[in-house]
Amino acid sequence: MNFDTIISGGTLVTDTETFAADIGITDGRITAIAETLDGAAQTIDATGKLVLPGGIDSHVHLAQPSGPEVVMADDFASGTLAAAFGGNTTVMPFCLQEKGKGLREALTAYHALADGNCHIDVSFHVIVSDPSAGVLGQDIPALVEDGYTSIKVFMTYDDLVLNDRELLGVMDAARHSGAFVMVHAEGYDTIRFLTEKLEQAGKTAPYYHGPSRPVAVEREATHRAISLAEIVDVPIMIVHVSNRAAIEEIERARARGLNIRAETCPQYLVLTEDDMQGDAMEGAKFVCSPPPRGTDDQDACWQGLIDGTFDVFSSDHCPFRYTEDGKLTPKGEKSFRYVPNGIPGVETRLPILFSEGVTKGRIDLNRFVALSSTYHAKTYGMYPQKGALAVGSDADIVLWDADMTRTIRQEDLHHGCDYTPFEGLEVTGWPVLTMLRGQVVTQGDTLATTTPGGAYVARARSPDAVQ
Ligand code: DUC
Ligand code: ZN
Ligand code: ZN
Ligand code: ZN
Repeated sequence: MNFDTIISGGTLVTDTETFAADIGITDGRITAIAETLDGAAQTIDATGKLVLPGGIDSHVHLAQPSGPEVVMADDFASGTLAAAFGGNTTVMPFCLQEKGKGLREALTAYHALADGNCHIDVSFHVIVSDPSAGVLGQDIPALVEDGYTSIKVFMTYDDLVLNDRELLGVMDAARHSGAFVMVHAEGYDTIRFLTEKLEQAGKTAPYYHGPSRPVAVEREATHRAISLAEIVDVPIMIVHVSNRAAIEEIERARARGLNIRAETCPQYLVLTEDDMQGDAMEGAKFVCSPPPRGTDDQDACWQGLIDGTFDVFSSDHCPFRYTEDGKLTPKGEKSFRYVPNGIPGVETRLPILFSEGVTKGRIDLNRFVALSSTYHAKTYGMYPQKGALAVGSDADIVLWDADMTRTIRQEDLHHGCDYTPFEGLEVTGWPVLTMLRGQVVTQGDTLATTTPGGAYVARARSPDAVQ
């Protein structure tokens, strides 16, 4: 036998090319790509299907502590299972530093939760919430050497916010160690001010989450983050960009020659602020940060995906159950202020981008692969091991049925959440088989493995980072 597995008869799509070919796989890697291959223990017929590099979701939250009485709806098992059914082969969750503790302790805890429980591969970003001298001087450089090459910082939230001095410190540590910094750009003081005003006026329904952090809050923080990065002379990634004004800040910075990368997410394409209206607390199902905006901002996000302002399209999967230990707790607290920020989406990211993007003619197949897989691998130092259909790459492969039409329904999803904010959305294009390093993980609606086969992936420095 020449190969363990051959995937035959499909149409291969990479970030740059679309062509008919067979793929030969040996020991979990792609070992041949040719017009026709034979001699394998197993052949998977991909006739009529697209053959894609497995999706990479570089922004998900799994098992992350989220405040008193609130439990994240997905652990590593359920979150990676849902991701696999959604056509992903690698996810990048966040590892949260507890204040007063080091980054190593946080990573040890997350590895204990993840190891042996993941259905697909996993690599961590580290959230720095307490940038002490030891974290900046020792932890960050050491972790970069060990393959933890990206850091997220927050400009808001009581437990996470860093002031400008602290943000500069993290960015400078990143500059000197080759870490790549992701920034949550919403202003803490502006949100606090608006939240207090709204509560004083009795405006406490979930809908007011939006008005508590309007576009100007995100635009100001985006501008400030870019300015701080310019001062330190370090590239950054602005994550979960939701609106036109923030996009314009990013474009202006790039026009000035700064290396500012950007990410957007499904919620900014297909949800709006009106979804948070809901009856009573129903609007809580759509509360995420930044919040969904208006249709002009949706158009701007699409334009950014088309023209290259955005490098990566991630889910920002951050699931909280609606009915228990989630959106409606802490029990008795009625204000939007207490609704945990985040929505599920790891399983629906690729179908939404494909259907709204490729099927509707906004982006082509290659751009779809770039935005959903290849650029994640490149940006975060995993390419070409991940994100590629190439000899030598991991055989992380998805068969995609471009013609399958489905309606997104909570009852069909595999996450630990009890609702989907995309309920009822009809999509055309769905993953029908997900393969991780040569092993079929999901086929149709069936889990094909008996034990979770995902592994931790150590990464190289981002090519965007200062080397
Ligand atoms: N930021 C995220 O990245 N995810 C959910 C909530 C948040 O504020
Ligand atoms: Zn310096
Ligand atoms: Zn964030
Ligand atoms: Zn997030």
